Amino acid sequence: MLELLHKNKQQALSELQRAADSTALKEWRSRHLGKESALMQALGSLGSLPAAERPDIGRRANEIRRSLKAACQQRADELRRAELDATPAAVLDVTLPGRPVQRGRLHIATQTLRRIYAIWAEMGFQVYRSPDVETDEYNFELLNIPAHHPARDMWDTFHADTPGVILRTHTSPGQIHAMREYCPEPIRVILPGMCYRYEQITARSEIQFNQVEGLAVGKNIRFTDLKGTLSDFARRMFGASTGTRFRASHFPFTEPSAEMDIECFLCSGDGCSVCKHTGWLEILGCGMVHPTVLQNGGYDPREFTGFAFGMGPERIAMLKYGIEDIRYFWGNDLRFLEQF
Ligand code: FA5
Repeated sequence: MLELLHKNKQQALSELQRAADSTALKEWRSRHLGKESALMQALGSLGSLPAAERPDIGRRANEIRRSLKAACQQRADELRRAELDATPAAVLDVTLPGRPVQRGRLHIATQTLRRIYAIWAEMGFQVYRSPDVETDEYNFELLNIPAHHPARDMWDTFHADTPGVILRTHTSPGQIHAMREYCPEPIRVILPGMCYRYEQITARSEIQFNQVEGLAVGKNIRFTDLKGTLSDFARRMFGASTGTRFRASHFPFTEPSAEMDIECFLCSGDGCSVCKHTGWLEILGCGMVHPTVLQNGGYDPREFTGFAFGMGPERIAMLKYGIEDIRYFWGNDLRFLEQF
């Protein structure tokens, strides 16, 4: 029996060397290691052998099975390597330098927003988020802009199918949300977010853009606080020597209202094409919170005062980096985005 098993082994090994592909290898495996193979038959019939021979023959048969399995695995590896060497991928030159990995970066609007958040955080203002989808009541009425008020013309509006539901045209409705949440505590928040206006898209105006609103409410807050705080912001944002000026303006939710200009940092006030030869650049609208708005937010206007402002980060980035057209911001053109 032992002699027979040994002969079978030699036979199997020499056939294995002739197996030239995976199909031949599969056939070999079933012939020499399958159920019907002489080896497996011998292992199956161990019980019928005389007891004295059984252990020796059993051990040998198992050794042969293990060595055939190992030889089969080795042959399979050789064949796989040969197959790989024969494919075109074999000409791969592993010494070539790898492909450069593209590094992502933050969008210019996000970079500008983060800078603005950081400055206001240094001055003690927290970020307060309010919804993009608003009601006419919050976006207009509670801000002292009743239906049919001519000031509504300043904010061309996207209306939802549900009456009274709109996309916010500015971040100012967040003032009411914040006041109603904080009242009667003092407030110092900035309210960033996307705004939507149904207006003509031009180099300066988009239908969707960011705003950052600011709101401070407390006792004895005066216009001088507004001027000082906003001038400080301008210096931190645009440089320590940046001059500011405040021009009278009108917003129904602030009284008095103003617009803040900064001294043109390109020409230092001498006049250039960016500042349209005025020496000044407008960057935000602001004012003292109107008593009616304070009241709508839950504060007693005889006791509390406050200031508010609203700026457009894309317009600020345009000024800072000399970007000529606001449409680049959302055009997804990498040639533009990769510059920042
Ligand atoms: C407002 O929206 C007021 N809510 C701002 C305000 C808040 C005033 C609190 C007083 C107190 P205005 O419409 O001017 O104001 O917009 C503010 C800023 O948003 C502008 O200075 C500009 O930077 C930006 N902005 C307005 N419209 C667009 C637009 N279509 N595309 C890009 N940016 C815009």
